[in-house]
Amino acid sequence: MFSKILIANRGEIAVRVIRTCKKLGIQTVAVYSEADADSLHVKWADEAYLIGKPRVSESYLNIEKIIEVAKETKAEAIHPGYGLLSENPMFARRCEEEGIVFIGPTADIIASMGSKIESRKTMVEAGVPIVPGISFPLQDVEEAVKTAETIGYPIMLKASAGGGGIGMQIVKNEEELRKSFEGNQKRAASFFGDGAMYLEKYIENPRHIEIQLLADHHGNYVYLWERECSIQRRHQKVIEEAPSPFLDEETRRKMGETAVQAAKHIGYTNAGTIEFLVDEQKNFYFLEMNTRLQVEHPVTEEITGLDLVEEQLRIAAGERLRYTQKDIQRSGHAIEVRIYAEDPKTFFPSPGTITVFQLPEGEHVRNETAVTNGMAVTPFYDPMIAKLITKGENRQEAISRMLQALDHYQIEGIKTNIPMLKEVLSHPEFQAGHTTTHFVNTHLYKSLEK
Ligand code: MV4
Repeated sequence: MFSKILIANRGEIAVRVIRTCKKLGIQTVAVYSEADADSLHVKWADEAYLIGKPRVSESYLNIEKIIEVAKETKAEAIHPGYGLLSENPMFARRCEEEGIVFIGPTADIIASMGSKIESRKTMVEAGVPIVPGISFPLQDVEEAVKTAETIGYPIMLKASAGGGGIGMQIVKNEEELRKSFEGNQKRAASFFGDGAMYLEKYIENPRHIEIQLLADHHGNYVYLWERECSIQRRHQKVIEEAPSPFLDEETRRKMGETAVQAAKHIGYTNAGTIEFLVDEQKNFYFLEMNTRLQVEHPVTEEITGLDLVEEQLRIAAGERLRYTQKDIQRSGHAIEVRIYAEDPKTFFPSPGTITVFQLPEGEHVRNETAVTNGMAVTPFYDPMIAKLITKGENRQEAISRMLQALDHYQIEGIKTNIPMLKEVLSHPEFQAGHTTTHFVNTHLYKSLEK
């Protein structure tokens, strides 16, 4: 096992990774920007190094600076967290070149799964169902129109380098396609530096259900069941839960086995997540593969009893998985809400100084946060300031514990999305498990901007 690792991240995930390192007796090195000098991950790390100005481009995204600190501190490995450099193949490549263990898959796998077209091709070869559509980049709008005829409208126009719904558009007919193709291509090119576009059949009323995977360097693969992440607003996940209220045992098992089949085909290592779109008939289609630990990993930890960061560290250190698929438990129900520093009416970020911060405590309540009383929430970083997770014997109990916990969540000095979270969780359609990706727009439209 490593004796010292560097955490190339900030906020709640950096604090969370450090917590597991302490549990395993691993020394930790934090990196921070000028805006994070008093932050929790700096306080909790054994060593901390200032790497630049508040803007991420001048600090947390500075690959060479982070590599330099890792070399100077003799950190054997780097945990990238999520976001930031966690899925940047160049960062993983630079770690490989410097003999620093990147806690995640190889740079090649990160690169290939980062291209939606490439990953679709790979999944077809692996025999994994993909959303009906094409797996090559469209040359121009004429080819898009011809291709759309073969798929049949409505279709989904997507950017290959895209994610989070950027460069994506539902297109109902040829006229709309002619009007929107170039705009999306240009947006993708400027946002991702890659304007490659492709088409898929539009799946009406889908759910976003993802499978957590672990794979070691000895050819062992397990799936850790699913997470339902359909409650999203503008492609930002807001509530996640495990297990999904929609799946039956047979579909759950088939999705898990399909995800393992995909991971085996590409020779995946470490933690990864395969996102599926699931239609109303419970057909599931590969959407994309995330090669990092995800924000919502705690709900999987709560129902399996595993510490996913510990599993990542053990795998990266060359250990064999200590269990096989039959050993993976699934008990109870867990729900996570993401708490954003944003105005509940406009959803604009709401930075400021936190004057009151009182977390709900309890046996079935888990808090993941990096903010404390008196801390300034700055506009430089993602407005998610905390995650709240509750566990119950069943979904209803997890929901009622979450509502109770939210009632006891005290944050003053900034606005948060807690009112919206309460509205979703107490909505009869949510409580009935009718959680498709249209939930927010359909049921909360009255109080939310579209
Ligand atoms: C889709 C889709 C329907 N049909 N693809 C892809 C990125 C992800 N954040 C949203 N994506 C979707 N891709 C096809 N062919 C619907 C969505 C979608 C969605 C999917 C899951 C969860 C929330 C969503 C919200 C809007 C659209």
